Amino acid sequence: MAAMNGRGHHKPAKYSAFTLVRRGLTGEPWPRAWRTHDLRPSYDAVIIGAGVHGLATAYYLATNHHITNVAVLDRGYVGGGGSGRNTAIVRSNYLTPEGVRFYDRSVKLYERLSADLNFNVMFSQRGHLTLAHNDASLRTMRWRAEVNKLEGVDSEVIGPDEIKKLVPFMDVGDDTRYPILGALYHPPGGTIRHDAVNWGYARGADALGVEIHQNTEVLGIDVRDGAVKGVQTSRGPISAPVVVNCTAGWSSLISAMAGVELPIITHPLQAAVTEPVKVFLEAVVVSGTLHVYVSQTDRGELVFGASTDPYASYSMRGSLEFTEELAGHVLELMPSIAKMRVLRQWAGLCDMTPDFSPVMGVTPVDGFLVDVGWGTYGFKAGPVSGEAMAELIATGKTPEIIASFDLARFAEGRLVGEKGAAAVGH
Ligand code: PYC
Repeated sequence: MAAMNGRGHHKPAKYSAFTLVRRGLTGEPWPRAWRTHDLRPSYDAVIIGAGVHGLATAYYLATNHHITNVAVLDRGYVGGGGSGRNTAIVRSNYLTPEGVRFYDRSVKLYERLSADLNFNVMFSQRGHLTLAHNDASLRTMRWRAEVNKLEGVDSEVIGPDEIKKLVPFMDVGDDTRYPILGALYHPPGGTIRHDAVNWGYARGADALGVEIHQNTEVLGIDVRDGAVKGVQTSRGPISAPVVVNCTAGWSSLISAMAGVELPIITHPLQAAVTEPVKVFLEAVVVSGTLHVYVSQTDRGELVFGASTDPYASYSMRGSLEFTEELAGHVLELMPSIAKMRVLRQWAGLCDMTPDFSPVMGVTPVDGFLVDVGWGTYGFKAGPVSGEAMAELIATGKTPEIIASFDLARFAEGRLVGEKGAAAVGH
């Protein structure tokens, strides 16, 4: 179908069994999920990055605050960065009270997202297990469980027998190389279809009048008298009183265009997926000691991830070293899958901060806001980040839920240490 041009709300096709049957019978084509537009010379807000953070910010700006004169820019395509490269794990079993409250709000928003967006995001709350193979990690699991409970989040430490009930194929005996002493069990955790989340937010934001501009690279950020004035793009200049950096991978380079320095180092994080087999793994299983996490998709593929690559880089290529190391660790945990074949591997970029918490909110440049520094936690934080950043843009006040993630904390020594909640050691 030809791209539609124009501003303002439009009514997207309703996705339902009825419209599926009707369009199937009549042959009426489905409209594009979001429109294309000419770039206009000014907007009320420009959001850089059409991943889950940028799109969610635009969607909540439009839906919660009725601000729709907004452009979301991406040098690639919707969800083509970290938002389409993660292993799609959602959880809120963090270590710090600030982190637990924040990610729990995201889980709550994810729980109703399919209904809110009229788009099935396939959120499967299948339970999340972080294994402890030694006393030190068992202690951290207990600590996390207590903080989680205090914040009203469902997590508890369970022993090998309960683990066996949840993951019957797992060897929980004493005679393995890395015996399993217990696990942090987090029933609300699970997986989601990340592309669907990106597309759903894009479609929802577009329907409310937001413009999404793919293939539009930001080349510079205009700052005058300490305030942002707009951006220079590969399709021309845009003026805007608010510019939000919602990128991952290049967030420090984009911020540097506005003269804002971020304490971020970018590392690749690789992942891999196997051929599909009959479903045998219900929960998400994480082992920090073995540097591996695994879940099984509805189609039966196993999705694996490991630690970030131990060097700073912007490369998004897979490496043989990663596959070899991953296979070794996976087979320690699940020797019975030795014959399964890896179908595909890839990498995304993780912007690591010194305390493993994000950098969100205002910067020394008026109107230039950041929602960056997600390390390995970005996708699960998409909805709450969008909601909070939209509130900040609309009201000019930093919402309480992101207040402790401010940039100033690094200079003022108020770090929010979240490394202990990383899926694996990074
Ligand atoms: O924090 O659950 C997590 C995670 C998994 C993969 C990357 N991060």
